[in-house]
Amino acid sequence: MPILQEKLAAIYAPQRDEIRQLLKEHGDQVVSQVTIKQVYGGMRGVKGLVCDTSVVPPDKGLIIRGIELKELTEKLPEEIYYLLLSGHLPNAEELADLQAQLKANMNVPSYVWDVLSAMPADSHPMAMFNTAILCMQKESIFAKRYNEGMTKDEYWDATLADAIAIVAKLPEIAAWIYRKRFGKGDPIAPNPDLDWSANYVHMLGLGDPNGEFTKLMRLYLVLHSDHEGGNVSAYSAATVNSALSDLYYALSAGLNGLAGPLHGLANQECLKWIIEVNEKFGGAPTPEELEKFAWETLESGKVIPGYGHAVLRITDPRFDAFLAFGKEYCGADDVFKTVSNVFDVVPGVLRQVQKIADPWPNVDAGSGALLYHYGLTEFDYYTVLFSVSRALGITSQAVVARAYGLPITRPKSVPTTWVKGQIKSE
Ligand code: NMX
Ligand code: MLT
Repeated sequence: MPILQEKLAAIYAPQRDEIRQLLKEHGDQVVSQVTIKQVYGGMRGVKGLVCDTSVVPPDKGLIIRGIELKELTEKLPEEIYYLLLSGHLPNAEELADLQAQLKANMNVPSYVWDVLSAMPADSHPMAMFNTAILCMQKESIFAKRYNEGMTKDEYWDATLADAIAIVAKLPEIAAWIYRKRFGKGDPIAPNPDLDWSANYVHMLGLGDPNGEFTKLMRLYLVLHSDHEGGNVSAYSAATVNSALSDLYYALSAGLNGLAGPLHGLANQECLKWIIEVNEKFGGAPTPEELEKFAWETLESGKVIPGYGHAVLRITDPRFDAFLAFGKEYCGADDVFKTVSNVFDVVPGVLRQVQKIADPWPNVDAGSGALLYHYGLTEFDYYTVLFSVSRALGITSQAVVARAYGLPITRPKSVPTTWVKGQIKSE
């Protein structure tokens, strides 16, 4: 048995027993209440899900398996994947084992290229990416073993097999989409000697003379990997996974949610907004000009992309990490300068709008400017990058959910008449 599977078997079994015991002894204890505002308000703040891969305290931001993000920014995405799955960072042997498993699974079936080639040339890259994942469903080990009658205790292991098989292929699929969709030339063959993110950079084919773009992409793929269980993509994927649909179905479902402008697509919207600002003012604008433009955006009924969050009430530490990278490597870039100036001005504007709960930048506010600086200028592609990274979190959450034996998701919905009835009885 490979090291990862052996370790996880030893970690998950006692965790599952602990949860069973916890449910037996304390299952009826109340941990959250629900107000009418929450019923109509996207369940904001309702504690009705479990996620052990990461937490997002509103005043701290992302913590992966107990480790704050700022401690993880120099890691490889594979190290983060191991951490998400197991609860601890890998040693050299554990990392080598996971990387070897990814390499052994990186071969993309040739029919994927046929399916993608048959899509309209102006398809959104996210539609292409999710189609690629879904069309590989016939490869699912989970579906095969389920049909053969595996026991419930084996579900996590079969889900992990799918997780590794999918994650291993995502860089090549994503790079293929980039090159074909944006007329960049023939796809570039993977280089199995490179790590997961360096190989992705190699296949994008943008060149990286001083290694900075590789460094940025490694950071990018770490920062977007997971954000607890209630965000749209994680929650959607978990719901589909809970029906014992395999990960090809569940991951593509979750990533379809990431394609929305209030979620992952905000990163493309965000750069569009920054470029619009620079075009309007012929370069990085003054703070006064920026403030005026921010008000104009709000008054036209649009959101300022990259700002606000459903959970966070501080500057997103993922934005902090991108800002620090930008200051170190692209401080003179006009687009980055505007990102930095927007950060100085926009929270002050949003704070004056009473209904906005969080005036601070989220992960999407700065990433696009950095990608743009290194020549990845096609905004429509940005959510694919987010997806490659988020697949690490979504697939880990799915493996853990299977290890815990979580049941099918089925919250109770209520009609408005019922809600009105509750008001009368108060
Ligand atoms: N610009 C303008 N209005 C905003 C913004 C913003 N950046 N953020 C929140 N609001 C509005 C929001 O549209 C809502 O208005 P209404 O009641 O008229 O519908 C009101 O403020 C209250 O919303 P909140 O309770 O502050 O935020 P909520 O939890 O509902 O939504 C977001 C969170 C992230 C969807 C919201 O802040 C937003 O739309 N931000 C801009 C888009 C964005 O950056 N999304 C990326 C999120 C991170 N990610 O990577 O997924
Ligand atoms: C995410 O990374 O998923 C976003 O910040 C959205 C969220 O957490 O709700």
